[in-house]
Amino acid sequence: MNIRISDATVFLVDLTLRTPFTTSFGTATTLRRPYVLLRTDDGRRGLGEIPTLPDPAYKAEVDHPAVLTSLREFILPAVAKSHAANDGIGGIEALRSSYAWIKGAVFAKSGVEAAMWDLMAQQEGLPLWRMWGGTRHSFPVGVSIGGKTLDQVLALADNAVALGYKRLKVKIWPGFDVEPARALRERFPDILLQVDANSAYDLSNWQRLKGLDGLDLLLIEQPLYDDDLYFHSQISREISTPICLDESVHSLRDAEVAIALWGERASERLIINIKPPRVSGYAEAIAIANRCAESGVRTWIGGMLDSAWGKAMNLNFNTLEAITLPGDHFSPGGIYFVEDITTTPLSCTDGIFTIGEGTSAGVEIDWERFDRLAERQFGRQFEG
Ligand code: OSB
Ligand code: MG
Repeated sequence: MNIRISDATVFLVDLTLRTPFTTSFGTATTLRRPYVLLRTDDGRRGLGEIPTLPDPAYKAEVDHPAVLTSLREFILPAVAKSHAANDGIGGIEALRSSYAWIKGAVFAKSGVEAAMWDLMAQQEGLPLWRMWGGTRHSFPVGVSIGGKTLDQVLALADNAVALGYKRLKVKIWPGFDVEPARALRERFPDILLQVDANSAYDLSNWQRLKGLDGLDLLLIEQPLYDDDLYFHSQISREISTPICLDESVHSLRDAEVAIALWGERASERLIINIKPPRVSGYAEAIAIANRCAESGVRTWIGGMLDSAWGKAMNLNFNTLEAITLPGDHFSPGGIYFVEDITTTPLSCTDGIFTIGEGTSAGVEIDWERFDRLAERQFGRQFEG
């Protein structure tokens, strides 16, 4: 499928959370997010969200200044060059090849890829999940809780459980780990419960986390360094709760290294949180999901406090048979942001999301609102 693009424009939109979100690296309230808008010769618009954070505390190049630089200086020029040479972009693989030589910049690349998927789905008149080979129409979803105090965590958890969510994930850090996990387990003896440390521990203090064994947790997410696979595989031999990787997986190759490091224990003790922006987009994310399924490694789709547009794309991805655990899809209130960019919020019933037949992500961008909230940063005309 050849897509002829007339221009690419990058915007920033400030999204304000209804409830601040706290992790081991800080508290977020307003998130400045880049959006890549691709327009075709025939007037279609494809939109890709890049769920940046205010700074690189989660990992490198997830801050909006880094993403804007990569897009403006390297990625969009590379795509424009390929477009001029080939009289269009021949599909997702052609798009990815145009910027494959650029190292890193996974978040920035994912925004261009998402915009391209949106255009292609519109051109085919199909939902993204059908383009991605999804088969599950209904699946359970969970919420991620970022509270600063035990009281806040319990209040957010009570709300989420009352709304029917099937899985809770709670943020932990040294000094706030076993206590909140135990309190949640006592309150909700049967819920799927998991914790996320966002790389807050090191080799001198990770042993504290052994205090979580016995609480019947589904997983401990990224306890150690953001760029580490090896030490995570080592500690997974000494702790019975499965280790889940987030920050340190950027590609199919990283997932393969993890599977090799865990060896025969991979299907029991290794879980991978697949975040499409962290692995440069949905094409790589799908490859990782399928590769993990082959080895019996469980996967789920992690959020990045995405808008309803980003979450809707992730929900389309969640229809793949390969993805076995509930993803991070909704805030406890059902709506994350004071103002979101879709015409309708995402909803689910009793913690179960059901996908429809709507084209592309299955929700509509509220363009009037987008135009009001978005600040244009730069643009580029395409030739060919
Ligand atoms: O580590 O999963 C994470 C949000 C920002 C940065 C990192 C993480 C998160 C989340 C968000 O946990 C969950 C969500 O979007 O629902
Ligand atoms: Mg995480």
